[in-house]
Amino acid sequence: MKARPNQRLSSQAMAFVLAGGRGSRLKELTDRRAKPAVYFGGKTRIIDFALSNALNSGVRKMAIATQYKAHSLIRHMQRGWNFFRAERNEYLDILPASQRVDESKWYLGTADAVAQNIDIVDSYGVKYVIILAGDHIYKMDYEIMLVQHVATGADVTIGCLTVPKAEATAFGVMHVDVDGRITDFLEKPKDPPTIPGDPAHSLASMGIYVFNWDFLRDLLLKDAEDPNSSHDFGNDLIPDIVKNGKAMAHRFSESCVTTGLEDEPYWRDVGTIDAFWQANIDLTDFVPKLDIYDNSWPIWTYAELVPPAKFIHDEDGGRRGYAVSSLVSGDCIVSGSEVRNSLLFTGCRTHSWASLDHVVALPQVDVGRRAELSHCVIDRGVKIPEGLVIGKDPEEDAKWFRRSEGGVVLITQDMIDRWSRAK
Ligand code: ADQ
Ligand code: ADP
Repeated sequence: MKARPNQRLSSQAMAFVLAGGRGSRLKELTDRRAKPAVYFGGKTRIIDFALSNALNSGVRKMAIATQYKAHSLIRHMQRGWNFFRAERNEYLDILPASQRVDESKWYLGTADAVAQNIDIVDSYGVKYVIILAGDHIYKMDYEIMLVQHVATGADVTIGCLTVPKAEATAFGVMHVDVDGRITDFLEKPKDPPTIPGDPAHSLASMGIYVFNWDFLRDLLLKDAEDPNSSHDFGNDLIPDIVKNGKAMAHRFSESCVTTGLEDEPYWRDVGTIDAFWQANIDLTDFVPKLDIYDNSWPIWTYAELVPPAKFIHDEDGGRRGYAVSSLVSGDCIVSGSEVRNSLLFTGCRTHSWASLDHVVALPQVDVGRRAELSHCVIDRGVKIPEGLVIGKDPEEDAKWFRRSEGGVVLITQDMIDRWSRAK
């Protein structure tokens, strides 16, 4: 494809979003939905961040590979991400595993998820493919990464950021030379190498890759024939290119979208209950590290048309209903209860004499009278019984609910039902 002068590279690119992983460290939150479909930030779901980044970067062709517990993710995509028009050369395809190549074949690894859909990518007629994970929270302009990729003539360009050495075991870790060329890549090393001159930090892959499609296509076909491959980008393809081709590092700090409020480039893998709770609660900070109010980089989602949030005193006027240092979404009714440092998703109800402190309540949570909840995550639609106390007695909490390493309590309806039967 020949680029017109001044044409953005994103118009010749597609985003291939990997959304098939289980995310088992989110425990019961991913029992029935894939990690990318987990709610985040009051209105959105985790996958909305990667997709919005692509859209805001000018990418108009997207494919999403799903596999594990995909129903709620697919439903979200159909409701909220249905505005792409083939007439305008825009496409969004949802690609569940085992639909295409062979009915019995799941996506074996992340590279296989792309390989099984080569014909779809071909049909888009794009020059560049941006491989994204559907399970990270960040704001990034992929156009900047594309420009670097083309300027350096790399085979692959990998998004990377600095992480503490102790956390680097969960990542692909790389060494780069002065020109930013990756000279070494280790997938999830037990003893991560650190950045020269900075023994406390390592340079980690964000799992974001830019390829020329011709190059990746050949590589995928070759990899599919390799009996020793796990067909995974991080395990197989990337180490191979680092050794035999030209892999360049792209620093997230160069393409991270900020409003100047944030003091550092923001990227989170909200993969554990503690990280999930913390990243949501961080939004209640006086100056949050992630600005979700930035109109120039909106996070698109499926938004129901709902009435405004409402705050009322209890019936006899004795108890005030209010929220401070909190995010309260539409269709919430805070009635005669106090809400502090908390985040209420759409459609939550809190009843008289209830108190919430550092609580993340997913949509349609109903908090009964006199319940006292602190430091917890409540799954969608849970009905908290009258008078339930969470956060005061760690042993009692852990007996009925899931208490994380960091002391955050996860509450689902099944757990509440068990608690209610026993009481
Ligand atoms: P991980 O995050 O461990 O490491 P992985 O489990 O492969 O990588 O998941 C990457 C993405 O692919 C996730 O969004 C996941 O949902 C999805 N996925 C996983 N298996 C899939 C499958 N079979 N089909 C479709 N989608 C699938 C990767 C890299 C590291 C890098 C980190 C950054 O391998 O090098 O450091 O991402 O988080
Ligand atoms: P969301 O992720 O939109 O909150 P739900 O919590 O409504 O989705 O459901 C997630 C998935 O679990 C869907 O596939 C839904 O059909 C399924 N599901 C919901 N409730 C139950 C249940 N009680 N038992 C089994 N499956 C359920």
